[in-house]
Amino acid sequence: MTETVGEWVAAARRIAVLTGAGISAESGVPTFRDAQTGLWAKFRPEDLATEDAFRARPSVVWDWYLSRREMIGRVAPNAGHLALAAFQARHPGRLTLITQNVDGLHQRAGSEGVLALHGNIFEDKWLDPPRACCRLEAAVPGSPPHCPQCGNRLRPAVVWFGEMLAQDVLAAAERASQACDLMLVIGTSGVVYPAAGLARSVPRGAKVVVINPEPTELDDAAHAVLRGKAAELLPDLLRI
Ligand code: BV8
Repeated sequence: MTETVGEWVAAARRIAVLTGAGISAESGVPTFRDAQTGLWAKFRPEDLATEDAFRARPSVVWDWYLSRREMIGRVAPNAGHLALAAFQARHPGRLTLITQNVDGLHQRAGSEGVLALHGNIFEDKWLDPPRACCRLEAAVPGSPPHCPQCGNRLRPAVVWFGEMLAQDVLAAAERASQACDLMLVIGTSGVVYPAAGLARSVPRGAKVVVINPEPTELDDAAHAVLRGKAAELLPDLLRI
């Protein structure tokens, strides 16, 4: 099946790629399925990644993001990230990279125009609409940092569950999905929407390929399923 998918890659004029936490697993970034460790062992990620959780336990959630930032800062893009970036460099404008990951490893691997559906874990924004007094550089350090005048708190600039995605990023991802003739769905369980829905919005005749060592919620939408790890399969698959 890998050969056939290799032929689809060679023949494809517009490739859309949707990635999830699995592509960063071989870099050492735990997936959302992986058990949480430390202070957060008793929480499910989707219970921490919400505005309600942040308002209820601001320091617990803030420190969770700090620990993820520190961990991501210690790792590097792997052969899967690098293979996608190299393909984009060799074939400009032929591959659109859509990711659910907030870790920035695709961007660090050199990928251009990454559509980061769920934001960037290394950026901050104000929890409540900022007032004239809310200046990022003047935020009082703390867990989380806050505005010295009004107390407004900083939060990570990621999309939390129950929050809308950035409409311009989502629209660009939908355009790429609806215009592709091949979609590679790499390292995602296909559980979170609207991201997972992109794999079901490809045009008639386009091929969908799932790359994942485990069964996913999107296998039924796939024309081919490659049971393996991203950093092991992508370098050969994207060698052209
Ligand atoms: C919204 C940022 C409008 C934060 C994240 C329709 C149906 C059902 C539910 C909904 C629906 N529409 C909306 C919802 C609700 C919700 C949702 O989808 N819930 C799920 C849990 C059922 N969606 C939302 O809330 C979205 N917003 O819809 O707004 C709205 C607004 C108000 C009210 C209604 C609607 C916002 C979703 C975004 C949330 N933020 N991240 C942060 O990171 O802290 S989501 C986060 O979790 C990730 O970004 C990612 O998207 C998801 C985790 O999924 P994966 O990446 O797939 O990772 P996972 O661990 O699950 O799986 C890893 C996979 O890798 C596995 O399959 C494994 O086998 C594989 N793997 C492991 N090793 C490897 C590998 N693969 C390859 N190689 C390897 N080496």
